[in-house]
Amino acid sequence: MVVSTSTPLRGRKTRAIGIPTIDFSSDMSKTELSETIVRACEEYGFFKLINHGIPMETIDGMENEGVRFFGRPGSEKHEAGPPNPYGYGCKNIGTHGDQGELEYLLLEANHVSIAHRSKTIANNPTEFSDVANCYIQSMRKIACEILELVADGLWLEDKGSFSRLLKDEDSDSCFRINYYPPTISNINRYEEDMGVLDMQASRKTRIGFGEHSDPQILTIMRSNDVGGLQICSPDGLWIPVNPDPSAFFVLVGDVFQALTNGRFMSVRHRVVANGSKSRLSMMYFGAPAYNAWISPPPQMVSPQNPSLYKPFTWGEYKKTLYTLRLAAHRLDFYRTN
Ligand code: GA4
Repeated sequence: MVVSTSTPLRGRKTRAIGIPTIDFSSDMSKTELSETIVRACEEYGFFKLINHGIPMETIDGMENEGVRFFGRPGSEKHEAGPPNPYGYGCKNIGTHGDQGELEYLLLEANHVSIAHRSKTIANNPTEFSDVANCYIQSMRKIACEILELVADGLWLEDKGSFSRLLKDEDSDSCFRINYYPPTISNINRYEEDMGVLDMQASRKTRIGFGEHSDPQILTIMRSNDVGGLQICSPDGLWIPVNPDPSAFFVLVGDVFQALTNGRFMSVRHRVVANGSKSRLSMMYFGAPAYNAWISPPPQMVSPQNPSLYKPFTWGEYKKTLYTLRLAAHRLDFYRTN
C-alpha cells in the first residue's frame, strides 16, 4: 500500500494500511469466507475482491467501450447528455453545484434503458448494449453472491434477505463510467522530466470526485491501473487505494448500513485526480426497487440494538439525496433519535 504522509486536501492525513482482501478462490470454508466479508464491511465498509471469476474479456470489453466513448469529440459526447440524472456529464455532479475533474456516463442498469441510450453513446449501439448488459449482469451476479455470503456471515435465517433486492426486476441499480483526464499537462510533464516541476504544488487541489458515500446497497468498482481512489478510515484518515485492474473493489452503501441496523458503515471515499495518465473507473451501484422498504431483518434488531433508522423506501431516500450536496450525511435524516 502506498503511503503518503499528508494531503493538502481538507488537511486530513493519509496513512498506510492493509486493505481487507477477499479471495473467491481461497480454500477457506464458506463460513470463514462469509465471516471475513462481514468483518471487512464492519471495519471499513470496503474490501478488495480478487479471483472473482469474471472473465477478463467481459471487463476489457466494457473498458474499451468507455475509452471509445470518452475519446469522441465533445460535441458528440454531449449528444448523450445532459445527465438528468442519467446520461453524459462533464464536471458537474448532481444539481447543487458539486464539481469534479471528470467526465462520466451514468446509465440505468436495465436492458431497455441501455438499448435506448446506446444510440447516442456509440457508433455501433447494438455492440455497446451487448457489452454493457453483459458487464452489468456479471456485476449483479457478483453483488448477489456477496450479499448472500453476508447474510450467511450474519447468521440470518433468510439468505436472500439482501440479494433479493437486487434480483427484483424493478431494481433501480445504475452503472457509471468515470473518466478522469490526465491532470499533468505535457508542459508539466516536460518540466517533471527536467526535474524543475514542483510536483507538490502542481498536485494540490485536484478533486476528481469529492468526498461522499454511495447511497445504494453495494458498489462494485473496477478501474484501470491509474490510482486516485481514497477511502476514509473509521478514525478519519484518508487511505490511498492502489489500483488493481484485475480486482474489484466493493463499497458498502448507505442502504446497507440501514439494512444492517448500523452494523456495517457506508464508506466515505473520494478520487484525487493527480495522474499523468487518465483514470477510467466503472461502477455498478446495486439498489433496491423504488418502492422497496428499507428496514433490517428482525434478527438485527433487539432491545440491546434498537432500530437506528426509521423504515423508508428507496424512492424516498433517492428523493432526499437529490436535494442535498454530494458530501452530505444523508442517512442522519432517517435516524430514530
Ligand atoms: C454518488 C454515487 C453515485 O455516483 C450516484 C451519484 C449521484 C449523481 O451523480 O447523480 C449523486 C451522488 C451519487 C449523491 C448525491 C447526489 C446524487 C450526485 C449528487 C450530488 C449516481 C448516486 O447514486 O449518488
